[in-house]
Amino acid sequence: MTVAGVASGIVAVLALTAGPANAVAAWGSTTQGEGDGFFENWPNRENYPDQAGAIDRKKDGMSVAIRWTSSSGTTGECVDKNGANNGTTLCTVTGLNQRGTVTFKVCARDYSNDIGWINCSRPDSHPLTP
Ligand SMILES: [Ca+2]
Repeated sequence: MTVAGVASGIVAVLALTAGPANAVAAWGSTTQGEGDGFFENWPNRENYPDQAGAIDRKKDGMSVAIRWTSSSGTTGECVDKNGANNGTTLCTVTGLNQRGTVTFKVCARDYSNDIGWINCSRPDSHPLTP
């Protein structure tokens, strides 16, 4: 993780301590420094939309995505493909049940030589129990 990624992770931890007990606020990073992603889920808090973010941190022609799947079958992804080092691509997460678990990975992808999602973080699972 880059220094900026660590700093962003600290912000996420602070947000978690301010949120409800079972909120999900977690970060992941690709294995080769291509970028980071985060996932936020706030049970029973309409003022805090469930969201995910992807941050491309390397000018290598590759995009960075966070991809998730829930134990109830919801899947989604949020991709930063508008260039590196230009901020966070934010996506609203919809359709999650407030039960079971959500698992996410952060991956890179080279669409000009597409071999699929690569250099993914280890799958990270969190409970969605309200
Ligand atoms: Ca890149």
